[in-house]
Parts: sequence; C-alpha cells; structure tokens
Amino acid sequence: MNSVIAVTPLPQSGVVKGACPHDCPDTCALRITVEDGRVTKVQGQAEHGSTHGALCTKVSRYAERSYHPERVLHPLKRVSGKQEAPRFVRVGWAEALGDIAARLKAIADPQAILPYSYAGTMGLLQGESIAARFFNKLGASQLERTICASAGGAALAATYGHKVGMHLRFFAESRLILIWGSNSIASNLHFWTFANQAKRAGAKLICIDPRKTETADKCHQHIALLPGTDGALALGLMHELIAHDWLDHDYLARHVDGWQELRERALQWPPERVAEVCGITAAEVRGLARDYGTIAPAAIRLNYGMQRVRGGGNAVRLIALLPCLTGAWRQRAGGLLLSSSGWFAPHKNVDALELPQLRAGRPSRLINMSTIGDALLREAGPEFGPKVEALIVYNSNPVAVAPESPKVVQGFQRADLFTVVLEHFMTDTADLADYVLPATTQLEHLDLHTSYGHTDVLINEPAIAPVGEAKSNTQIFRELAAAMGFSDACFADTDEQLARQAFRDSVDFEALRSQGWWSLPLAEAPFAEGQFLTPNGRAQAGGADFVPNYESARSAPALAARYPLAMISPPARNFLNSSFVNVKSLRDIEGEPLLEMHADDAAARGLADGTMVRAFNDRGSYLCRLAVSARARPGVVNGLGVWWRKLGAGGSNVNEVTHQGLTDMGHAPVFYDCLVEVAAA
Ligand SMILES: Nc1nc2c(c(=O)[nH]1)N[C@H]1C(S)=C(S)[C@@H](COP(=O)(O)OP(=O)(O)OC[C@H]3O[C@@H](n4cnc5c(=O)[nH]c(N)nc54)[C@H](O)[C@@H]3O)O[C@H]1N2
Ligand SMILES: Nc1nc2c(c(=O)[nH]1)N[C@H]1C(S)=C(S)[C@@H](COP(=O)(O)OP(=O)(O)OC[C@H]3O[C@@H](n4cnc5c(=O)[nH]c(N)nc54)[C@H](O)[C@@H]3O)O[C@H]1N2
Ligand SMILES: [Mo]
Repeated sequence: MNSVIAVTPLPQSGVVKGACPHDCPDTCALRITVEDGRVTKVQGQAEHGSTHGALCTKVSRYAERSYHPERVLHPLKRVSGKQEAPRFVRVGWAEALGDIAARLKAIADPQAILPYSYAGTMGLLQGESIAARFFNKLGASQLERTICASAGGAALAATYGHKVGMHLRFFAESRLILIWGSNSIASNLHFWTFANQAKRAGAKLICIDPRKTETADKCHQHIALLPGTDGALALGLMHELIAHDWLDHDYLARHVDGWQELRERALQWPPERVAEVCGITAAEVRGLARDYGTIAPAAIRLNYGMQRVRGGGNAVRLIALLPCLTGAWRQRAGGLLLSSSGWFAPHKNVDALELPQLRAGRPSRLINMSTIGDALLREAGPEFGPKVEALIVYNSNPVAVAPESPKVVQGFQRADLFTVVLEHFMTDTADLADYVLPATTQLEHLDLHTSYGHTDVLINEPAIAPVGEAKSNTQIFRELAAAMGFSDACFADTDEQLARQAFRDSVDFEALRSQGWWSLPLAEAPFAEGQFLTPNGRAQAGGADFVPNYESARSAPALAARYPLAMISPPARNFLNSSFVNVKSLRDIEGEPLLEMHADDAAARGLADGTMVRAFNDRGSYLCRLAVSARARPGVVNGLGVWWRKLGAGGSNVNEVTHQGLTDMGHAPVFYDCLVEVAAA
C-alpha cells in the first residue's frame, strides 16, 4: 500500500520540491527557494535527468508571474453587459459560490452546463480530479479535449497502440536526428540539450519545418516544406527506401501489419511528385531518404506542430511507420518520439480521481472544445441537445486560443450565457465571465505530474500559502459541490488523499517524496522485438495515406486565388500558448504580434519591413507588425502566437483568421491549415 502523501508544513524559509505545471513536454523538476514566507527563486533541479538544473526563460520568471500585481486575488462579479467594457466588483467567496450554485440549479437540463478546461496546469489534482467529479455528479455535458494533441495521439494509438515512443535521453546517442514539425529550442528546450550532445558527437541534424526556426538555424539542413504536406514527404521517403532496398525485411515481416498495402501506396510517390506537392526539390527528397536509409541509429523527434492540419493524423501515422521500415527501433537511439504520455497509463488511476460512476448512467453528450465557437452559437435541437446555458472555465483561455475567435467571442458575449472562470489573471476569457474566481498557482498547491516528453512522475509540494483569497481548483470545486448540496464523501477528499488515489501501487511514493521524482521502469529499446502496444503486438500500417489540407493552392484553388498565402501560427518562444503574455519582461522580449513574410511576397504586395499590416480572410482580420524575414518561405506567412487579444495590436490575435475544421483523426483543430491575404493596415 502506498503511504498517504503528507505534505511537509510550509517552510518559513527553505527549499521546496516543485514541478513545472505547464503544457510542455519537458515537465521540469523545480527547486523553489522560500525566504521569509516568500518565493525568491525558481530554479531547475540539477539532479533531475532532463531538467539538469536549467529552466526556460519563462518559468525562471514563475515567481514574477505568481506575485504579479494584476493577479486576481478575490472573487469578482460582473456588473456590466457582456458587450460592454468589462466591469467587476469584489464579492466574498460565500456570496459568489452561493450565487453560482443557485444559477446552476436553475438550469433544468444539466447537459446545458459545460466545463471548459485544458492544460493551463498539467497537474493530476489541479487538472481534472474534484472538477471531473463535480461535473460527473452534475450530469453536465462532457468536453472533448482535442485542442492540442488528439490527431497525433489517435495516430500513435492506431499505429503503435498507444502514445509511446523512444526515450528522450537516448537521442544523445543518435547519429541522425530528424527534428520534424518542432521548434525544439523554443518549445522543447530540454530535448534540444540531448540533440546538441549528439550533434557535438558528430550526428547529423535535419529540421523539417515550413519556418526557418531558431532550431532550423542550428541544424545541418533545413527542409522548408509547405504546411500540411508531411504525409506526402513520408510516402516519398518510403518510395526511396523501397527503391534502394534500405528496408529491414525481417523487422517488417515479424512486427508490422499492412506493409504490402503501404508499399503499393508508397510506390505511387516518386520524388518528383513529392517535390511538387511539398514545394521542395526532388533532390531534397532523395537526400533525406538516403540519410534516413543509411545512417544508424536514426531518430525522429516529431512534435505536435505538424499535425495541426486536416491530414495531421495520417501524416503522423506515416512518419511513425518510417522506423518500422528501416528497423530503427532495434536500437535504443533509434525510433521516434512524439509523446511519452502513454507509458504512464498502467500506473495512473484516472477513474479513481474522476469517479465516472457519479454520472449514474445519465446521458452525456460530448462537445468538442475545438469548435466551441459553433457550439456556443447553436440552438437546441434533436441532434445537438439543449443550448449551452452555462460554462465553467478553468486551466484554459479559450477566447484567445480557440480557432475562429470572431465566433468564440460572439458565443461568450451571449447575454443568456452564464460563465464562471477560475483564473490567475483577467484573461480575454475572464473579461467575458459573470464570475471570476481566484485560483492558486503552482507555488501554492500540491500536485502530481506525469510528462509527455520524459518518463518520470514528479511531485509539486506547496511552497507558500495561497496569495490573497485564492483557492486551488480542487478546493473551489469542493466548495462548489457543497454549495450545490452534493453530500457524497468523495467531495471531502483532501489533496493529500487525491494524491494517493492518483497512482497505482506500482509508483514508489517514498522515492517521489524524498527525491521529488520517480522514473518509470521501462525497456531501453521498447520495440526492438516488436511488442507494440496494439492488440497483436504488431505496428499497424494499413490505411495510412496522404490527406491534403482544407485550404491550399492545390486543394482549394478558388479560395487561394483570393487568399494566396498559407498561414501558420506557431508558438512565440517567450509565451506558453497564451500564458505569460501578461508578464511584462517576457512581453517586452516578444515586442508585438509579428507576421513573418518572405521578401518576394512582401515585394509583390509593396510591403516594407516593420509596417503594420492586416492578415485577413472571410472569417476575420487581425492587425500585426510585418517582419520581412528569411524565417518565412515564399507563399507561407508565420503569425507568431498566441497573444492575448487585448494586449495585441487592434484587440485581436491570430485566431481571428483560423477556422473550425477538424483533423482526419482525433477531431483536432487545424490551426496551420489556413489561407490569408496580407495588406497594409
Ligand atoms: N515556448 C513555448 N513552448 C511551448 C509552447 C509554447 O507556446 N511556447 N507550447 C507547448 C505546447 S501546448 C505544445 S503542444 C508543445 C508542442 O508545441 P508545438 O505546437 O509542436 O510547438 P513547436 O515545437 O513550436 O512546433 C511547431 C512547429 O511546427 C512547425 N509547423 C507548422 N506547420 C507545420 C507543418 O505542416 N509541417 C511541419 N513539418 N511543421 C510545421 C512550425 O513552424 C513550428 O516550428 O510545446 C509546448 N512548448
Ligand atoms: N493559432 C494557434 N492557436 C493555438 C495554438 C497554436 O499553435 N496556434 N496552440 C494550441 C495548443 S497546442 C494548445 S495546448 C492550446 C492551449 O490553450 P490553453 O490550454 O487555454 O492554454 P493557455 O493559453 O496557456 O491558458 C491556460 C490558462 O490557464 C490558467 N491556469 C494555469 N494554471 C492554473 C490553475 O492552477 N488553475 C486555474 N484555474 N487556472 C490556471 C492560466 O492562467 C492561463 O490563462 O492553444 C491552442 N491554440
Ligand atoms: Mo499544446
């Protein structure tokens, strides 16, 4: 039996073990210094394998974020109309919770109530624990949490059986690394350390990304393909692997299903065809295939950037099959990593945290978070069910991050929608709330973390008491449950009890407590002998094919005639999605919302570097500063995201122009499948 996690009493001064809560594959182990009851330093733990004492610029400013003068410190109640400038008054917790409970109880069909949350914190407790219990007990609609990774996740599950891949640390031993759809230096810094070690030991690094990122700058080669064409490139690589017989026939025969079908398909993709679809040269396709077919161990670091297009799921499937063709999986420094999160599945006990049985068999409709704009604007109907009447948002800023914001904003502005937002700050979403409830930050609460980049479980112990009147998400939902009159014992579980329920006995809590992390026991080369997590243990190649974008010159020529530029909106280095945009020191580094454009495209429009421009299409228009830049390839513009609308130029951001189409697998958004035109503002 695991011992109950007892939290060490808050130190007046000392060092506390923490974990970075952010939505990032690195999930760093933190060393938090407290002096006189105040956090004075947030550093990386030197002994933790992937953190190795270093933090990104953002999280090293975590104390600045927690003690930010604009932190929401008391419950706030709206006193202005939803279409007017937001005005709030301070109220007490009892009044706020009592009123919220009364409003929720007045809703006849609980399915008209919708939770909206994502990974503002990735903690198992402050994410979905008591919150999930609350909505299960209520019988609310369920949120399909697709906004980031579900296309790639579904693809990995279909191909390997789960979201699993090679170990982060063994990239240091690879001889060839393809960094594919990932700006690692910006968004996965602690992977880059291992890639850099490999580079110094003589490995070749190749970046595959429409944008010439800071990561591309540091690689030996950069292949700037058009957005959404990765599946075609993967098929072209397979064509060459077959043509030159750079195949591991034994591995294919013993560990892969559907190879013959995939082989037939790949043979239809000679380099010239691939080059035309991807907007690169046939020589680039041939050279990449030669490297991949002849250098070993070869590793692929795929990241979620490349799956934010219509064919994102199939593209991930095809790329995930490459190491099955060459047998790269045989070596621990070969294979592929998109996500490691599936390795935690046998150890986690999500049902114990969320208690789905509280729904007691009541119907539960699923609403996709990626089409929240449409969902909020939909009337009741036999297919849809009741109109959404109440929304409870935590750990997310949908008004800034969800696609097609004109509709999201319109939905949130509905006078008949009751919205509660649990937040640290007055985000664009909080601005449209009826109630804003102050939530604690990672310095102020207990949590447990898994990772989607490494394979360690981490503990985050609270370092300081809640700031102001803030309460943790778990505590807010506990008190809301009480206000609703839910008397089930599960709503009294403390965070310490939840922590104990979160994992099965396989996790060594003593190590977790004393060291701050605990590493999963895993094989070094997990698929050296096949043993994929599919039902028959074989990788599944059947059905994977190239799926073109919704919006591109090739797939939508009439639209492209009006909006000829493909726009991608990858993360800005000093923000974390829309988090940290309000931390001034970080915003100062980013400056303004930037749109990078190639010199030829700028010249064709008579646009000079530094001018204010509008990027627009039929959905909307947003204002940004033009950077004529070699980081953009011809025909593609890069609108760095995700700014708070109210802190960007002109009160909107890049999601003003993105659309609510969904991916081929996993019902995910297609942020990078978007055509625009750009003109002087
Ligand atoms: N600093 C920082 N770090 C972050 C985040 C952040 O916002 N800021 N976000 C976090 C989150 S939520 C996630 S999900 C992870 C991963 O987040 P990702 O969104 O994967 O982030 P990036 O690594 O920047 O990967 C995006 C890269 O994909 C490229 N790209 C866009 N379209 C295509 C395409 O069609 N094909 C290919 N090959 N490449 C394409 C972009 O130019 C960009 O360089 O990172 C996390 N880390
Ligand atoms: N155009 C475009 N749009 C994108 C993307 C893109 O690349 N381009 N990336 C997409 C991706 S990958 C993702 S993952 C989504 C991310 O979208 P979100 O998950 O909404 O992430 P954030 O914008 O970081 O907002 C998280 C919010 O949670 C709050 N928060 C943090 N910790 C806590 C806590 O303990 N309690 C409470 N109550 N609140 C907390 C933070 O203050 C912050 O405002 O955005 C997506 N949107
Ligand atoms: Mo994400």
